[in-house]
Amino acid sequence: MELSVCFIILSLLCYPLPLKGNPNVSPFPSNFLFGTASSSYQFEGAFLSDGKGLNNWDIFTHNPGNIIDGSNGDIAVDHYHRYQEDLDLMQHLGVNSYRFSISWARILPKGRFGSVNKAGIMHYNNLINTLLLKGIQPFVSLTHYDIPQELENRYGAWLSPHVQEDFKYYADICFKYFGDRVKYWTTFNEPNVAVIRGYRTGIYPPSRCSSTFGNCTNGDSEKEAFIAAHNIILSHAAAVDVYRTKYQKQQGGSIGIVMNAAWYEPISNSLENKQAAERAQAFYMNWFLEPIIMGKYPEVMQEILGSNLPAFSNHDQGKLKSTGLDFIGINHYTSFYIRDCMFSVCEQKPGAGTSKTEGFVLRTSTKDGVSIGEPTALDWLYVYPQGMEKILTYIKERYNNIPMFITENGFCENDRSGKGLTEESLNDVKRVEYISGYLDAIAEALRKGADIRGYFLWSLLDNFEWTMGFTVRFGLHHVDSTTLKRTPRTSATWYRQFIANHTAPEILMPKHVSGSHQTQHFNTI
Ligand code: PNW
Repeated sequence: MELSVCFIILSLLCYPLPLKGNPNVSPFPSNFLFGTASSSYQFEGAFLSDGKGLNNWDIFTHNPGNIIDGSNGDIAVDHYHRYQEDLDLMQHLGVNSYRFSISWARILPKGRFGSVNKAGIMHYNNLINTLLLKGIQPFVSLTHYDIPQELENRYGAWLSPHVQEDFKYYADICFKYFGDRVKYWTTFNEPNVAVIRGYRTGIYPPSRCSSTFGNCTNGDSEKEAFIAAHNIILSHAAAVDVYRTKYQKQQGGSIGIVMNAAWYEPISNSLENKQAAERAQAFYMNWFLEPIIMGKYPEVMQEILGSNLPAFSNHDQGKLKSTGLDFIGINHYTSFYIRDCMFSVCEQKPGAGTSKTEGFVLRTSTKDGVSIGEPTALDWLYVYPQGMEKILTYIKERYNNIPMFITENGFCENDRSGKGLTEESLNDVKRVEYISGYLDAIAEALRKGADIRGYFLWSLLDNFEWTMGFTVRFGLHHVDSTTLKRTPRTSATWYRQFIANHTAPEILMPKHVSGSHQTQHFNTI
């Protein structure tokens, strides 16, 4: 009798608890992708090498006054030439995936109006093959804000439906040459950011806007971002269609899109502010995801924008619904408070975004003078790890628990290069705190059943931060601005340890230290 009681107690103790419910066990599945992310323009340099054509960012950065420190991506961090060394750094981190983008103008210097640049194909073949030799899965974006300038000059790039043909042609070439080895594709990186900044505020190429929104020579802020978005959505569908009909079955990969996704916290519990937060999601993220997944723009956008929002034909709708998405890539960094400006009058600050075009919402980082989280070197980036769990849960619920990858998340600091390479700039405790807090939030979302399949940290290296040039740094490794020497920061060591802890098979758990970066929990399966 006593023996059998002992046996029951023993077997209960030894019985593996369900992964998701057990706070002592890593909720990250064993095939979870851990990686770092980059983009061609911000990393590669080699802007005229080996037959590459000029793209929109080459032209934009060479125009004086566009980049805060007058810099450009001509050399960037020279990843084009130093990729072997950079892949060694990744291998040392222990990542099993690398998110990068292909430079469209390196493959097709003149879009479909010229020939394929074989040297460009060779470069990405070398990169992909070296990655695979190291056991690192390529996770590839077809474009990350960049487009051959030829297409801008010929027909105004995203403003013209012609671009759909070009994007489809380019995507086909990428699938054909690289798809035997690339199993994760994304069509666009943050098209919401690209069109808002390119066609509404005008701070990114092609610098188009009208006077209430910015200072540009041409453009129409109230219409053009919606037209560009429309052509991007249809270009996405065209590329996915090519993949589904010609390649996917035989190559066995998957295809998605990457959206910038902020969490929008209603500034109060009033119904108006709650609805405004939902509207803010509609006018920022669901603007693209709803048509791509469900074939139509969010209802509230149609109601507010009327004829300023293009309409999908029946044929387009059918195509969108049939192509769809295999997963959503989520770039999440920060959260904002949202105040309603439809039923109440909002203070009109330039750029605050209270207009009809932006859905009558005020996006702000402070409530009663207190900011939503600790500020960073970028004016839009506040540390609010809770927002990660909230946005993942929101997307999970809205889109039927579609697979998700966190395709970017990271922390920036001001450049301290004036002082040279200091102890202080290497000991990046704030970055470690940020990453560990956000990873804890992802773990929580996983425990609650969200289908999250990977995490890519922005970024392996300090790099060219668009209009901020080299004035802010996002790297796990410091990059010296003159020698381009890479030096690991504390965060690199921390991320390496985190990955090791979460990918080691069958290791018994030490005591869980909850909510801290000392968390030592392991995968069991
Ligand atoms: C992303 N926001 O941009 C881009 O994909 C990267 O190329 C970039 O370097 C990185 O984030 C860091 O900035 C963002 O307003 C643009 O929340 C805007 C926002 C977030 C990210």
